[in-house]
Amino acid sequence: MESLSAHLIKRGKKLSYLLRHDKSYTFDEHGWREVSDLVANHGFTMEELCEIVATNNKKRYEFSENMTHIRARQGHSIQVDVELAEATPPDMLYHGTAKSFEDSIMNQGVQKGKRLYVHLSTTIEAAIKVGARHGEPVVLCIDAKRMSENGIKFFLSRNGVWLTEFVDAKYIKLSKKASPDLKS
Ligand code: HQG
Repeated sequence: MESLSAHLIKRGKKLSYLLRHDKSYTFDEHGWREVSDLVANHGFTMEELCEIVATNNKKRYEFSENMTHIRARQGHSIQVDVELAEATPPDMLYHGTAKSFEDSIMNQGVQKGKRLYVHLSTTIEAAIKVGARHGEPVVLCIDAKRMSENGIKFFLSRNGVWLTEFVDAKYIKLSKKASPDLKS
């Protein structure tokens, strides 16, 4: 039988799709979706949503103050404004990707693709995990300090993900294969 945590992870993935990528629903301009819609049309209970919001490993979701609406804090492909805070980034940020994308990125820069922003991590460990979703992971070190000094905007989501529109290849300081020595 499926464990409770495995079940919650599966339901969390469904929620992720429904809050970030579902083009069939008309979202509020700030990315909010009605809880009543998730209950009536997608088989969620309020209790289950509360549990996912509270236990989600990356704190991906949040309720509106009156709990009638829910949204993802980042990661959307749908056009919404989740009221991200512009902020000065740390000097160095990391982008985890797959080795097979590396040459293309070194030519074209890091592009946001279908999402609204390029996602950057504060640690090499986190970036390795992001990259591993796509294949053999590679970590690109991003000179966020120089980007910021050159007027490029950064945003920090409420769950700690750094976001920016595009990373030109000139800001990629070095690219290393994710290896045990890099992790240490
Ligand atoms: C790559 C997860 C070729 C880019 C994660 C990435 C993250 C290029 C892929 C969040 C390219 C897009 C986002 C270029 C970029 N040539 N490939 N010029 N520019 N790429 O999934 O950053 O768990 O849209 O490197 O933790 O992997 O869902 O982006 O490999 O924070 O909350 O194109 O998703 O968060 O893939 O992941 P994605 P991502 P959650």
